[in-house]
Amino acid sequence: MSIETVRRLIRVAADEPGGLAVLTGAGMSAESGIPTFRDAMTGMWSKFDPAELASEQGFRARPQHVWDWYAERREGVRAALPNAGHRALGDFHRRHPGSMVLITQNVDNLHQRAGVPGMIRLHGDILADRWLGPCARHPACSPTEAVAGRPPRCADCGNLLRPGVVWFGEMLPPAAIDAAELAARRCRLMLVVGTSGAVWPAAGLAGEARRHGASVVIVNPEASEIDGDAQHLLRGTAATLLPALLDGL
Ligand code: BV8
Repeated sequence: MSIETVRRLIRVAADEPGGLAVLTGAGMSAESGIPTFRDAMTGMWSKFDPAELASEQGFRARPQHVWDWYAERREGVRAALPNAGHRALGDFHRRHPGSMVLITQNVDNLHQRAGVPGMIRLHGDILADRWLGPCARHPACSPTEAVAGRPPRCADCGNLLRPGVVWFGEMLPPAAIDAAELAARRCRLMLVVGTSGAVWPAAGLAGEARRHGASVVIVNPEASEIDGDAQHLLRGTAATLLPALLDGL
């Protein structure tokens, strides 16, 4: 399918509230220098399985090791800048308020920094912290009680701080996955950008949109596990194809 044909689909979808749903994955931030999730397992982390590091079990087994992995990734997110793909989405959102619902699997903040404030964040926020478990002595540990460390812990009860992301084996925030499924059912067009389609339940959203009559277009330089859910595959990168698809509409 040509760029012009997809632009026509976007033009029609943009005419109604929620007409365009955009689902992004780690490939969206690759051109901002943030390794994709699978690539994030390169370098010193290459010998670890993501599910081992990005899980409560992995954190409880080796809190300092997992905390350091997140600290390194947080540094990368803070140093990164939104790329042309993020900016194209932010500019489109400004030109067509209400037409686009952005659903992201990403835990970075690049979509917000490119001007898309109210998006659906399926997997949480890498820059946020939360307590690992309930407080042993009070209704909740106070953030001011956190004693510096790797990871910080509650001075009062020893509870550990953990990154505010959704780990493998953890439920997604119900409000987020419900809103994402509603957006998939309502949209006329879903653009799926930079995801391998390997992680569920996010990977089910393109099929949900397709089953409810939407056109589904995948933007990815490589094949993904959900290519079968799309009518159209655009082989290319987010920073190249999103401006070509959205600018000027
Ligand atoms: C849950 C936060 C209930 C942490 C993340 C059904 C079937 C099978 C398994 C399951 C299932 N349901 C649940 C599971 C288990 C599991 C799962 O999906 N496992 C997979 C591995 C098989 N899911 C869960 O545990 C979820 N919870 O369902 O709870 C439950 C629990 C247990 C069992 C049953 C039910 C929670 C999942 C959330 C995990 N947390 N992130 C952190 O970041 O540290 S997910 C993590 O992986 C990232 O957030 C990221 O989003 C995701 C990886 O996916 P992608 O975004 O697609 O990234 P990836 O690197 O894989 O691909 C990048 C793509 O970009 C590639 O295609 C590449 O070609 C492309 N690309 C590269 N460069 C560019 C580009 N594209 C465009 N432009 C470029 N320049």
